[in-house]
Amino acid sequence: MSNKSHFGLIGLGVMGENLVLNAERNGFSSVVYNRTYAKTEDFLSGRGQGKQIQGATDLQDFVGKLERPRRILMMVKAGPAVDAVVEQISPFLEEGDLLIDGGNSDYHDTERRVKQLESRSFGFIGMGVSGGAKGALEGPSMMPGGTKASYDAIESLVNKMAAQVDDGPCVTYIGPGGSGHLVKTVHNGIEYGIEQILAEGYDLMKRVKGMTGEQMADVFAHWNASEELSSYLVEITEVCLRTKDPLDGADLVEKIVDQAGQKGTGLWTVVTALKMGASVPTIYASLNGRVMSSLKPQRVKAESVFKPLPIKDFDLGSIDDGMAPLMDATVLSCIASYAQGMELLRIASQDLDYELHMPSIAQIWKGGCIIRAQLLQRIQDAYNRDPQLSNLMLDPWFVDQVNRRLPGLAQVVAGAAQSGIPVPCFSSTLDYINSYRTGRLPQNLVQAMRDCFGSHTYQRLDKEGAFHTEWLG
Ligand code: NBP
Repeated sequence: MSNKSHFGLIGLGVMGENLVLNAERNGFSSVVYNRTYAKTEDFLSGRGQGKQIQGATDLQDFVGKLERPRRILMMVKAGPAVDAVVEQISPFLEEGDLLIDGGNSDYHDTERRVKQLESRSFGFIGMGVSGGAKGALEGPSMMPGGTKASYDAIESLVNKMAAQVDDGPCVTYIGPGGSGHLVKTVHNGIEYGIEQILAEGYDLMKRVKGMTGEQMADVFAHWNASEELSSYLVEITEVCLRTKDPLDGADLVEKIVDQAGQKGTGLWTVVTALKMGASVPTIYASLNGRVMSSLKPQRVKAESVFKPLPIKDFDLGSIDDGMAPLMDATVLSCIASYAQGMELLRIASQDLDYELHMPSIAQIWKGGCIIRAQLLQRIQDAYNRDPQLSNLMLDPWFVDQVNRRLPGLAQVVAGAAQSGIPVPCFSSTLDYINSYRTGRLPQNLVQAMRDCFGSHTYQRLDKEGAFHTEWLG
C-alpha cells in the first residue's frame, strides 16, 4: 500500500493552513510545503499535530510525497509569487499533475498560466476561494476555472471541502481559463459594495440620530432577521458594533482609524467593468470610498477649511420599525451591488466565451463566502426563471423591491446631502436606478456637442442614418 499523500498544499498562510486542515478532515491525507520552513515545523507541531499531514523541506521532497496524478493547491500571495512557485515546482512535475492557484489572482494571469501549463501537459486550475480563515477551515465557497478535464480531477476533493447548502456544495465548475478568478474578483467587488453600504447606514444612525453602538447593533440584528438583508456581513456588523475595547469598555469600533485597506480585487472589478462597458457605479463608489478614506491628513485639514453644513434631523425611521427608510436604502443598494456584479459577469461571459451559468454562481455564493445572503436564493431563482436576464432588477421580485423602496432611498440620500454627510453608495445606487428606469436620458445633448466640436455625427429619432450639422454656421 502506498504511503503517499492524496493532496499537497503550498503556502501555510492564514488560508493555506485552514484549507489543508479542511482537506485532511475530509479524508485527504496531505503534504505541506512553505517557503519558510520554520512555519511548516510550527504547523506540524501545532494545529497539524496528530493529523494525516506530513511536511516537506523542499519542493522535490514535496512532489515525491504525493500520489499521482498530483493535486497541489498553491495558497501564496497573488502575483509574481505564483509564477515563482510554478517555475520552481515544474521540473519535478509529471504529465497529468495538476496545480491549483487558490489565491486572489488577476484572471488575466490565470488565462496565461492555464495556457502555459496545459501546453506542458500539466493541469492548471485558477480557483477563487472565499470565506476567510473560518470558511477555509469549515467550508468555503470555491470558484474553480480551467479545463473541464482538470476540474474533473479535483471535483471529489472540492465537493467535500466546500460549504454545503440545501441544494449542494458551494463549488461548481465555473468555466475555462481565468473564469474562476474573474468570478472571485467580482464576488469581492460586490463585497466592497456591501461593506461600504453598511458603513454608510452606521454613519447616518450615529451622526443624524446620535444612536449608541448597542442601538445600532439592534438595528442590524433586526435587518439580519429580514429576508432582504439576512447575510453574513450584516451579522458581523452587529458583532463589530457590540464589541467593547477591553482597555476601557468603550465601543471598539470608535477606536479604529477610518482608513480602509484594499488588495486589488475591487479595483480589478471596476477596471474590468469599465473596459467591458458594464455599469457598476455602486461598486465603484465603494472603491472610491476606500480611496477617499486613505486621504486622512487631507480630509482632516479640509474639515477645518470648509464650512460645515448643519446636520438636519431628517426621517430615518425608528429602531422599532428597523429604521424603515434607511433599510430601504440599504436593501436597494445591496440589490444594486449584486445586480451590477451579475451584469458584469454576464457581459464578461459573452466577451470572453466563458459560458458562465448564472444560477450556479448565485448557488455557490449562498454558503461559505463573505457575501452569502438569503437574497442569493432570489437571485438564483431569477436567473433560473430567465437565464438571459439582462439586469437582475428586471426580475418581478426585484421590480417590486425597487418600486416599494425607491422613495425611502431618495429620502435618505436627500437628507444626507442636505446635512453634508457623504453616502457614496446610497447616492450612486439612486442615480443608477433612476438612470436605468429613464427611457430618455439627456445624452441627446451630449451627442449634439460631440457633433458640434468634433463632427462625430448623431442619429435621429425620426430618420435612419448618421447626421452631421454645421452647428457653428
Ligand atoms: P498570507 O499572507 O497569510 O501567506 C502568504 C503565503 O505566501 C505564505 O505562506 C508565504 O510564505 C507565501 N509566499 C509569499 Br508571500 N511569497 C512567496 C514566494 N515567492 N514563494 C513561495 N511562497 C511565497 O496569505 P493568505 O492570507 O493565506 O492568502 C493567500 C492567498 O489567498 C492570497 O492570494 C490572498 O489574496 C488569498 N485569499 C486570502 C483570504 C483571506 O481572508 N486572508 C481570503 C481569500 C483569498 P512565507 O511564509 O515563506 O512568507
